[in-house]
Amino acid sequence: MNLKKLATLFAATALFATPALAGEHAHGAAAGEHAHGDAAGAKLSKSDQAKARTVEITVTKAGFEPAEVRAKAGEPLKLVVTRKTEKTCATEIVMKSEGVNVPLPLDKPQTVFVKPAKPGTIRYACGMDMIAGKIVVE
Ligand SMILES: [Cu+2]
Repeated sequence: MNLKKLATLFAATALFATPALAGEHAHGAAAGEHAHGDAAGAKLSKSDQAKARTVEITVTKAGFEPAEVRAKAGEPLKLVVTRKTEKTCATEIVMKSEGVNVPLPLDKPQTVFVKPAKPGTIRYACGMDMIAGKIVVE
């Protein structure tokens, strides 16, 4: 008897709680991702984000400047990327190996956190992979 009552109570609670939770999640995720455009940053811990070295990157008619950034393996980086021209197809920055794809609205600095895991090269490019630069990791 007790068990059955408990089970009923549990079921009722679960039914009650589920729609509310689902609603909150959908709302929060959509609003957050679109407002900031820095979904990439979510992968780094708060402490990594706090100690990340800031690297400014601009997009001009010439492409990404600088086209080469040097870093150390395990070093968190905060890339602040600003597109300063309409005459480019680089309206987003894509780093395939890091799962980064962040839109670059004109003249609005976008923050992209990355933490290179191992020595090598991380390519950053436009969506078509034509205009590009690289992070050289030592
Ligand atoms: Cu392109």
